[in-house]
Amino acid sequence: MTGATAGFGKAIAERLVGDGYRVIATGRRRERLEALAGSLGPALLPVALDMDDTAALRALPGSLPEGWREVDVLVNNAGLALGIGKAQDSAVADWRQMIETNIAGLVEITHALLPGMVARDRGHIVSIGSTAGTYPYLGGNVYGGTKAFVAQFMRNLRCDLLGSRVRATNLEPGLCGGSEFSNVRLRDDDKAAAVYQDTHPIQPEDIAETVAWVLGLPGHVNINRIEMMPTCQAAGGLAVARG
Ligand code: NDP
Ligand code: 8X3
Repeated sequence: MTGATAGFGKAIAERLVGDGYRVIATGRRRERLEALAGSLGPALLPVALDMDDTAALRALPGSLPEGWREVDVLVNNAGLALGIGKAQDSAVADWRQMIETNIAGLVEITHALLPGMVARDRGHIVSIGSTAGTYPYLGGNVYGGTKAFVAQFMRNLRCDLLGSRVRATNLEPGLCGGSEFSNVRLRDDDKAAAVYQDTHPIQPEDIAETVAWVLGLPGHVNINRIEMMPTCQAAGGLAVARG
């Protein structure tokens, strides 16, 4: 479980421990992982891990304690958006950061854990994509691009996994509140709060419920992708410049 220190990841970790899973909870903020372990008990193993640290990701399977090395479920949740400006006004460092975490980190940890799943002929990779990977919007530029990558990567994994019992699912949520996503993206808590003003967005518990459902389905059923939006959201159509 990547990105378990906040938002979706924390809710998914709590839900899965409640459902009887043993969960390896990762993220950079060690103190939050320790707090989660304190509240959820020995079924949760806190592992401080930076998704941008390629060496740590490659070493991960072998560095896990005895009894935790056979990872059956990977929830690729860690990720971020930085900025909402037009491409021509964006900081390229923000773009690179999103690519590093949302794409490079995700494929590294998948590459580290997938062979074990295939060898054991059991496992499930659930990635958290986004509606931003399907629907373009003003300021979505590289963030949406990273989530489009995730969507196609997950579809392609299904092709490669055909014949094994390892499953792969991309979960593509739209507007979601109750996480730090907009605080990180906008770097301004007031602006972040305004994103959700007078809306009823999807909550982290809704995401956790969906992940738990996908994982709990019988082994012969693979949910390829789920696109989910709050009832208060829909696609907005195409834009036209006049004059
Ligand atoms: P949060 O900001 O609340 O949580 C993001 C999590 O990712 C944190 O636990 C953070 O941990 C972790 N993370 C970020 N960068 C790194 C890194 N370099 N190394 C390790 N962990 C990292 O956001 P959400 O819960 O909302 O987002 C979770 C996922 O859902 C993301 O992939 C996001 O793109 C996606 N998503 C979010 C939507 C929304 O509206 N909220 C909608 C659709 C998809 P730490 O900082 O401790 O390292
Ligand atoms: C998060 C949803 O619409 O902010 O992935 O891109 S959106």
